[in-house]
Amino acid sequence: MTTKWWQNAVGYQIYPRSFNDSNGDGIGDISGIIEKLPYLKSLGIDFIWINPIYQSPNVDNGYDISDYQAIQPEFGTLADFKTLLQAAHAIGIKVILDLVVNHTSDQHPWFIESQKSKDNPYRDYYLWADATPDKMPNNWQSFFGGSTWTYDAQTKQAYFHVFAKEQPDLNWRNPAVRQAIYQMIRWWLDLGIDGFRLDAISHIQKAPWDFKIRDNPWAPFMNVAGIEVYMAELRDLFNEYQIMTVGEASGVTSKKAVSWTDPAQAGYLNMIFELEHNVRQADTGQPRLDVLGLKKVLARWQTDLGQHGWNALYVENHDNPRINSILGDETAKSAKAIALMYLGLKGTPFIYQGQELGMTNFPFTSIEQVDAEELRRQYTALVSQQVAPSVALAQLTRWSRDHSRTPMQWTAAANGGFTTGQPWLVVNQNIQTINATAAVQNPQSPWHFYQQLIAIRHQEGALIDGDFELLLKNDPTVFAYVRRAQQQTCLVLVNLSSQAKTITLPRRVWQQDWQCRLSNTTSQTITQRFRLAAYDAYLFEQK
Ligand code: TEU
Ligand code: CA
Repeated sequence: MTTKWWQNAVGYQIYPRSFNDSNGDGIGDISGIIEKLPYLKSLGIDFIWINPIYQSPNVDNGYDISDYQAIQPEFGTLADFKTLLQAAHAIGIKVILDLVVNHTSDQHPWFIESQKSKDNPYRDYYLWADATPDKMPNNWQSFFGGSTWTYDAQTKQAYFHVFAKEQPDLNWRNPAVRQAIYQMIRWWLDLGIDGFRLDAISHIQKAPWDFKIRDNPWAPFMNVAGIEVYMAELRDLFNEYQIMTVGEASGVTSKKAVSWTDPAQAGYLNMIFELEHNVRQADTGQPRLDVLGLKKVLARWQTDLGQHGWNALYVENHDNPRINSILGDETAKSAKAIALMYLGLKGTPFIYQGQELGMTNFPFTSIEQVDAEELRRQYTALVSQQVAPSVALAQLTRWSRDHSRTPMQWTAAANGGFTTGQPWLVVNQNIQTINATAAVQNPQSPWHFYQQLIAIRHQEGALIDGDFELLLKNDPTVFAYVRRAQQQTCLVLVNLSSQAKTITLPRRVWQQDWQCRLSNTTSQTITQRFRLAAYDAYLFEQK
């Protein structure tokens, strides 16, 4: 198997607003990222993906772009970005940017024009349809709640948006739109960036407006027929530059992902982020993932993309709560168990900022601490319906994406060393125990475990291209699998629960000679009956 650089690589996701503030205005910035490149290098990172840094009114923290070719002033300048690119490349770190082309901001010049009149040359850059103030073109609902349509009194039509009303969807059926986007993409690629994470890319095609929704409310804009044309054009453009691409492509099933990511088939993208493994446990008051559900989804993606195509691996990002809170028990040990659970899988792993420290959810006590626009809106609605404020807050923040957006914890000093000013979002109180400086100094920290695991991935061919075999398929808490390559075989055993568990391994596994390569506890030898204490995790390799 010829390996592409990104198949051997480990990525790190940077949420720039919350990563590192270099000038004390409370907002992370590009210079702040440059300062931390040595930190990322020592962790062993090969590339960074940075969430949107483009000019934006910030209704959705940069996912509403008003100028694709300008840097958001809060983050710095284009010159700063070029410095970052150079500095990263100088130490062998590649740089991937977010590409948000399903929609723009309603402040983008294209939309401002589009809104002016029905015969404006930019009218068809967006999706307009006849409507009245109380009758929208259809009953489709947006991801952020409410109708996908917003009425515009001036032209007596409504425009379409799958996210907030400040994020109007582009009309990909219009060739002029596509050409304008491709031109913008070329501009970034000519600057020398190494790839893109394609935001919400499976939504760029919509069903006809009279499509009737049955069970799945998102069906009319999830990987809808006709998208192939646009994806093929994007692919051809990306292939000219030999970059890395990862698509956020919800609705592309594991079966379809094979063709999407196999260069011998459609090969639109190098890999995609699946959004299925986030299986939530029935409501217990605490946000928890369902381990068996997660195992099944991850194993299915491993198997379906086993021979053809390629996986992107992640357990945390800027849209979900902290994994050490929803799957772990907020200890250093569970952070390590989770690390091994997914870094042993086949694919390109992404680590979200702070995940390497075992950062945890934020205990919200007031709606003032919440940034997410949609939550604030729902809170007001609930409270006006006589729901007690504390109940409304608990319910709404349970799965809030703000948990992962609190500032990175660098030191035990005020504001976790993230800023010398007033942070734009609350800093977690646990900076004394969870911070990067302490983690780097402590060989037992999750940080060191991540560092070791990344180093092992860089050496151990079996973790790159070894076949995946799930063991103990129906065990509700233990994730166990074998990665088998010609030269080497690895065995991963992880208890994803706070209860001890004794498992029975199949003969073909326990009969082999194994040595422990890495563990978050004292090492053991493999026997048929194998006891795993709470959150025990082991990586064995064949002798
Ligand atoms: O998220 C989009 C996203 O999660 C949807 O595409 C998903 O398919 C849907 O919720 C169904 O599960 C991305 C960004 O990650 C997010 O931060 C942005 O707010 C959003 O796009 C809009 O750009
Ligand atoms: Ca700043």
